[in-house]
Amino acid sequence: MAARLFLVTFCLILLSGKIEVFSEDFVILVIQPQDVRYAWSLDKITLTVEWAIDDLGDRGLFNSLGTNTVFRVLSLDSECSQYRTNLKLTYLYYEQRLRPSVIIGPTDVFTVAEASRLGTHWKVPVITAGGPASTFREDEFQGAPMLTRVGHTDNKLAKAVGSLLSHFNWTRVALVYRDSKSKCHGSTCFFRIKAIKDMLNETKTANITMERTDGPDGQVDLDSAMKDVAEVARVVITCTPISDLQEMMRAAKNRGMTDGRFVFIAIDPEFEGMYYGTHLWKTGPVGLWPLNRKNNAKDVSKSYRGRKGDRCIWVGNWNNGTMANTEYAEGPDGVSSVVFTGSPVSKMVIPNNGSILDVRQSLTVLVKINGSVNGNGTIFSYDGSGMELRQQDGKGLSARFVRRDGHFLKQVKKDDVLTPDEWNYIGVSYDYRTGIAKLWHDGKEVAGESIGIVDLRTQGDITVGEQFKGRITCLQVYNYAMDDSQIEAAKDACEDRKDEFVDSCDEEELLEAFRSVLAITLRKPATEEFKDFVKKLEDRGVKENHYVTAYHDSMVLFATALNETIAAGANPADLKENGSLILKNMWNRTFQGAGKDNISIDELGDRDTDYTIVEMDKESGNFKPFWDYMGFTKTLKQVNPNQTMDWPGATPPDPEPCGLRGSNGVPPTEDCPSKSLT
Ligand SMILES: *[C@@H]1O[C@H](CO)[C@@H](O)[C@H](O)[C@H]1NC(C)=O
Ligand SMILES: *[C@@H]1O[C@H](CO)[C@@H](O)[C@H](O)[C@H]1NC(C)=O
Ligand SMILES: *[C@@H]1O[C@H](CO)[C@@H](O)[C@H](O)[C@H]1NC(C)=O
Ligand SMILES: *[C@@H]1O[C@H](CO)[C@@H](O)[C@H](O)[C@H]1NC(C)=O
Ligand SMILES: *[C@@H]1O[C@H](CO)[C@@H](O)[C@H](O)[C@H]1NC(C)=O
Ligand SMILES: *[C@@H]1O[C@H](CO)[C@@H](O)[C@H](O)[C@H]1NC(C)=O
Ligand SMILES: *[C@@H]1O[C@H](CO)[C@@H](O)[C@H](O)[C@H]1NC(C)=O
Ligand SMILES: *[C@@H]1O[C@H](CO)[C@@H](O)[C@H](O)[C@H]1NC(C)=O
Ligand SMILES: *[C@@H]1O[C@H](CO)[C@@H](O)[C@H](O)[C@H]1NC(C)=O
Ligand SMILES: *[C@@H]1O[C@H](CO)[C@@H](O)[C@H](O)[C@H]1NC(C)=O
Ligand SMILES: *[C@@H]1O[C@H](CO)[C@@H](O)[C@H](O)[C@H]1NC(C)=O
Ligand SMILES: *[C@H]1O[C@@H](CO)[C@H](O)[C@@H](O)[C@@H]1NC(C)=O
Repeated sequence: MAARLFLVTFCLILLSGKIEVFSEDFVILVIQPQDVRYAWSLDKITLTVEWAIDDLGDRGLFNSLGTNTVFRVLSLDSECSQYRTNLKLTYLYYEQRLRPSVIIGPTDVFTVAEASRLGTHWKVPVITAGGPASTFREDEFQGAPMLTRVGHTDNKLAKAVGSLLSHFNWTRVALVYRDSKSKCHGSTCFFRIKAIKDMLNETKTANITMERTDGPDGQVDLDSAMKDVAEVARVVITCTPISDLQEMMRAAKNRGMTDGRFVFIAIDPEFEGMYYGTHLWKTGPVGLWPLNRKNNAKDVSKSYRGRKGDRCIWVGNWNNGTMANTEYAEGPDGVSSVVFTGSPVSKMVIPNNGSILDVRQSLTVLVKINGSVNGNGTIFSYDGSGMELRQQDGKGLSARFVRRDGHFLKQVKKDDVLTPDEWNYIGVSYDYRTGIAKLWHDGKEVAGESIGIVDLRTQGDITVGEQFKGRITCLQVYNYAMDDSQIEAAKDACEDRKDEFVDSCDEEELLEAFRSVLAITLRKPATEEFKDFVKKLEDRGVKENHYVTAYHDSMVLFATALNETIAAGANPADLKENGSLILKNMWNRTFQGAGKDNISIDELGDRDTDYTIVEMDKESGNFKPFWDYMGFTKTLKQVNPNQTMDWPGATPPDPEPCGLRGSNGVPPTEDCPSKSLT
């Protein structure tokens, strides 16, 4: 075997001794956050890069390098902090005198900026699957000469949006966007929309007649935004958390804007499969127990059963519980709550007949508790040693996850988070698409861990409050993983009147409203080879996502370019001193990535990313691919030529109907002929 692989994982903060690196080694430095909640966490990417090197070695890619060559993979925790990343990299470079041959990562936009600056200074190539902001190729970064982007970039996405707009001749565009506040996801939507604005300014494909985002004085009012959209635009481009998209579509529906005259182009902020096959319109819980004097142990949740004329028919789920040895006391916000005494016989039991309470895959459980000082007890649990949520030593919160067959998976814990003797709005969620379980407190994520993609043990009856000393109220169970905005919105789901049984048409109306939505997400290769790649990754313990795949391809690109550069006569020692020499063979080329997918890197070092545009299937409520946008050829290709688009108004929205107000220097459309004339 030509090349040997050594892996040295270290965390710089704990570093004391010198790292041994020999002059003939190629140092692959992986920088990512250690926090496993991220789809691009250090362990996942390091494992993937390691595997890619093994695989490339087996395929003979390193034969030109000579037998002494060693690839040393080092990994570094970016902590998603620009400052910490700078500190660690400069320490490594100047103190340890360790010069990476290539940096793989980081991912979030601000740390990529930092790594890219240092990479430029040191002539070290930086390859990322993140850092999508279009600003990197602008003067501010001198074009980021050492940065190669192998994932999605906002400038390429903007081109996909532009091609969709021109396909339909859509010209009057409103932009509505908000960023969710989270450390590793800084200003995602801001940069994404900026790239779209720049594209429209450059290509003149359409005019922006309105723009709304959060101001210093608070969140954007989506209802008033829809009111203004109706007057000036026909296309709304959005980038928001899920609950905002639901609220926007609800507002649009209420204003009669979902009849086919408008189209909403939704950009999935993280491309984590948020739209693909997801029931975005789904809002209600599968179980809702207000747990107060009025409702006792009654379940007031309901399921949609169709429509009769103007009325939506809902049937109660009625998974009523039974209380034993409990009392009522004052609850939060003046409503009553249930008191559990802390003994094993004081509890509520909810029968689970294997229907909707057996959620099996994704779930969210939300509940309000006022637990005692030093309390230990079950807040919520599926019997038969299934999934369980507990108060631990007064202030701790823990959730146990168990596979369907009873195999224990993991305990997710957070110490010192509950305030005993006060009301705490807590929750636990598990997302089957990412394999990540999270704990929530007062609407904020407080812990998260990867537990794998599994079916959960949720088939048993549910017990509430066993050995728990304190008060519990407003228990909610959902069969999907909520994000922070949805959890915040569900906080008052048990408030008076909301807990009453009303035949509202909300979910059905949302489903109807989402027919006006087209969502843009990343294209995944549909080949057998790609399935094989996913399977092999899983055998290595890594669940595929678009970041993991792009980082795999980053290593392939670097190794391929290295092989070619050396084969063309370059001296490996020079390549280590000056990474610019390899870049020539990395840019303006195509290569085969995971699953033999053809990947093209443009002349500026950005991938010509492919996207998929999905629409909702009105029968199933699932989103399904309709077009692929092919980045290299810059064309839209219908996924299945036999399909026809489901437009709520039978035809695509008219781009320039009469009677639209002008804005931003755009003239109004003509006056409509008055009714009396027609
Ligand atoms: C590596 O470079 C050599 C020399 O150009 C070439 O023959 C070989 O095919 C390359 N390996 C791969 C896997 O591309
Ligand atoms: C867009 O405009 C062009 C030229 O005016 C026309 O040929 C084409 O059919 C229009 N596309 C749609 C979807 O209306
Ligand atoms: C639009 O483009 C022009 C010229 O290309 C430039 O001068 C102008 O500043 C741009 N406007 C915006 C809002 O970016
Ligand atoms: C649950 O309680 C409601 C209201 O008291 C009642 O109408 C319903 O029949 C009960 N369902 C079951 C299955 O006990
Ligand atoms: C709670 O349980 C832990 C062990 O899980 C135990 O160490 C602790 O003493 C218990 N606290 C009380 C107040 O029972
Ligand atoms: C929480 O419950 C305790 C009794 O268990 C009670 O004394 C206290 O007032 C409650 N706190 C609030 C904020 O209601
Ligand atoms: C590195 O290589 C590039 C491209 O060949 C060259 O332009 C540059 O001058 C070199 N820099 C150093 C410091 O050798
Ligand atoms: C990119 O490659 C093409 C041919 O493959 C070549 O014509 C073009 O000049 C190259 N561009 C740059 C900037 O090197
Ligand atoms: C990649 O490109 C090659 C050559 O153009 C073609 O034969 C192959 O089918 C392409 N592969 C995929 C997955 O599109
Ligand atoms: C499209 O329809 C034609 C004729 O009905 C059929 O032969 C073909 O297989 C269909 N293609 C797809 C992708 O379903
Ligand atoms: C944008 O508005 C200008 C007037 O301000 C108009 O001349 C132009 O045609 C509009 N562009 C499109 C694509 O509708
Ligand atoms: C549980 O089973 C489902 C289907 O099997 C029924 O539709 C529900 O009515 C039933 N729920 C209860 C509370 O009995």
